[in-house]
Amino acid sequence: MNVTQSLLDVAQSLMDVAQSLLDVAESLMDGAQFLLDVAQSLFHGAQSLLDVAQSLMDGAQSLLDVVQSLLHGAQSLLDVAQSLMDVAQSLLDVAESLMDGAQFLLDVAQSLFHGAQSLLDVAQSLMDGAQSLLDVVQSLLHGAQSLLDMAQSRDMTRDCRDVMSTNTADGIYQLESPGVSNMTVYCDMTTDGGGWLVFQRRVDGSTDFYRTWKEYMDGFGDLTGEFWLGNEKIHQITKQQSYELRIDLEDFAGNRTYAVYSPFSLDTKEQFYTLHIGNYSGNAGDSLTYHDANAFTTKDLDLDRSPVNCAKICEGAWWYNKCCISNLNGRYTTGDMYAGVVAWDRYLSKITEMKLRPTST
Ligand SMILES: [Ca+2]
Repeated sequence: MNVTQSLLDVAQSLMDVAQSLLDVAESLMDGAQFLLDVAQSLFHGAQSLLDVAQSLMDGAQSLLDVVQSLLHGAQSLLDVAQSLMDVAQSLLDVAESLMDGAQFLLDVAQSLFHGAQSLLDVAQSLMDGAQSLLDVVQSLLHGAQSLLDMAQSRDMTRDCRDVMSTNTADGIYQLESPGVSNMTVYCDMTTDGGGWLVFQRRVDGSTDFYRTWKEYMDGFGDLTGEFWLGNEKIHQITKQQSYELRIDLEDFAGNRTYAVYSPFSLDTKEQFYTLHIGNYSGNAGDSLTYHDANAFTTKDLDLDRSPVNCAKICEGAWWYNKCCISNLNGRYTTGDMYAGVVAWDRYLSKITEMKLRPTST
């Protein structure tokens, strides 16, 4: 019993162990299956990784190709840049040459400028020389003209001084010169060297001097006696050159005095034969400066500065201002009136002569 039981027990135990081993074997089988699955999965994963790696390698190859191409491109650009640099160098050389050329041209221009300046100076000198020659020629021409004038003036008599170069006797002569041609005048070749053209004379009161504007313009009387030559003639004579005026007076006691004014001229008819006289000299006293720059007034044409007609008040015709201080064309009288008589500074005159000749200069 005991032994059987024990054997039974052992068998039982062995059976338990076998069962256990079976279980273990089963578990191991399960484990192996799992591992197989895992290995299968790993294999698939590895395959996938291999595919990825293959793709990456393909991508790397493509990148390599791109880089290769870029490198080729960069090389080309480098070549182009090198060429451009060569071109730039060439251009720099050309620019350098052009600058040298420009400098040369500048030097040439500078030289030309200096040359032109010198030529200008020479031209200026030549012009100055030409101007001097022109002045000389001008002077010679003037001299020739003067000689010509002198030669002509031998035949031309503008006044009594011209007449005196061929005739030295007092008397009546005919002038021959443009403006005074065929003018008959009386020449005083005696007084103070002569050459005087007499344009007024009073000696005895035989001629009426109380006359009109037109008569004083045209002249009246007798050249050998009493007369007024005429304002127009006096104007035409005195406009030829510079003249001086001389007035000779003699009173009833036989005292002689004179007055000279230089220069002397009468304006045109349009300016009413206005009197123009310069500085006084002589011993008669100055009774004419008061009348200077006044128009000629007659009894029928009042041009004086007085409210009345001085020609009527003083009974004459004169270059009245505000009437008369002198009045050599006044009424001939031995009375003691100072107005309306032949008066010079209120002294009566018996003989008067007004005459002109060229100023000595
Ligand atoms: Ca008046």
